[in-house]
Amino acid sequence: MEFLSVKEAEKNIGKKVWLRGWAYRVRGSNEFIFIILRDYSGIMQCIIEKAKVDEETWKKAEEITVESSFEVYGEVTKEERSPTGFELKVEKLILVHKAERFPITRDKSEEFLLDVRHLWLRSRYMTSILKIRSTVFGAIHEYFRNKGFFEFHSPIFTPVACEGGSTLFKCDYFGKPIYLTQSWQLYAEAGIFSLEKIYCIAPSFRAEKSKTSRHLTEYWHAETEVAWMQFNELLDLAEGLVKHIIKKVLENNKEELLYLKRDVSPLKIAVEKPFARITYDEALKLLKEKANYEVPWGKDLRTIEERKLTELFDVPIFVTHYPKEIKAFYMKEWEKDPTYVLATDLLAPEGYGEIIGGSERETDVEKLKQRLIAQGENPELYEWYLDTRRYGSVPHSGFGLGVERLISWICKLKHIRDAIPFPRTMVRWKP
Ligand code: NSS
Repeated sequence: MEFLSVKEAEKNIGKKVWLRGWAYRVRGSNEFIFIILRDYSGIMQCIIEKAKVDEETWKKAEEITVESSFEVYGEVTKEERSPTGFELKVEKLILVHKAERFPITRDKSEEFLLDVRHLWLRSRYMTSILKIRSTVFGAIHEYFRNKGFFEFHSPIFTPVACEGGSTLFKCDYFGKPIYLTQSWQLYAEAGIFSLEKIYCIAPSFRAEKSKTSRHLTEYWHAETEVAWMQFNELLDLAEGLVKHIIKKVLENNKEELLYLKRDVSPLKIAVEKPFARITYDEALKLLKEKANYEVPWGKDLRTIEERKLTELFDVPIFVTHYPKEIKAFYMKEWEKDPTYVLATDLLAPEGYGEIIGGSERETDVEKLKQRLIAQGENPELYEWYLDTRRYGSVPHSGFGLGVERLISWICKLKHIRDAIPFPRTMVRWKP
């Protein structure tokens, strides 16, 4: 038996086909049973007419409960009264597994749906997001590989911090402390001396005590590091990546975006128009003049301030040239004014805020040591990293994209947890 997907069946009107899937909805009478079949590709109304099927098929159809798995054979027809305009006139039905009473019914709370996440994944809402997520991951690989980048991997267990000690998850490594990685970057800075242009998509971990709608403790991080690359080229690389991902989603996920009721115009604008590029100082000025928000110089932009900024533009915004004190130790001082670093955050529109953080990297060993000390780290633990500046050091730059942050914006989600199948947040680590 060859099985078609629902999507394929819709292109086979008048033909008899086998389908298989799960019962999305069931209703019936003494003469007819309607079962909506769900598979990965869509839904199909199946009608079973007692007078037209064998006894076994009718008996099994009567037994079917929500989320039971089954196989059906019949003719695909056009039917205006069905939810999708198609219907399968069933001749044969095989019940594969009769589901127990499915715990998810209408009007369940967000918390309950998170408790039964393993079952909620079957919803059309989650399925739509997961398809978009798959496109996003594919597009990231495609973008970098088309440009001749190599995929390079770093360890998840790491002895030192990349983004500051306060957000490190500590583990017991045979009696010694070790941490879950916050970023692939430090190892990537060694990797570029071998492969020059590299990227990776891997989980990063942050023990951030933030319960906001944009913080996960475990998230997927798409990172890149490039030898010889300077700051301006880095912005172009990041802009190209985001544009490519969105373009792919617009091409491949029309139906899912429609199901999520996503207004695609902000996404189209992001593909077509150049992103805004403003400095940190310009951002403070804009916030003051246009949004009546006063941020003291030297303070990082908070969620609310990022949100206000994004309301002033219809495209993603690169904020560049941040004060040195508020940024990571490895960022390169700006040659024109060393109180600033050549760093950027990319802010997504519609209030979503930071999706990318990146910089040109400092190459001066003494400056790196001083910055590590200033940030409370022990430079001795970073000796291996400092070696990357001792043997044929080159200018280099890189950035990291929070993949779930981007998916949240693309799908316009209320909370980042729906951008990942099994979210891990400060308050949620099950199932
Ligand atoms: O801390 S970052 O801003 N930068 C880095 O980790 C660099 N080492 C990346 C690099 O240059 N290779 O994090 C990068 C991005 C940030 O812009 C967010 O989009 C995302 O990672 N991010 C997060 N996403 C979800 N949840 C949390 N907690 C989170 N933290 C950062």
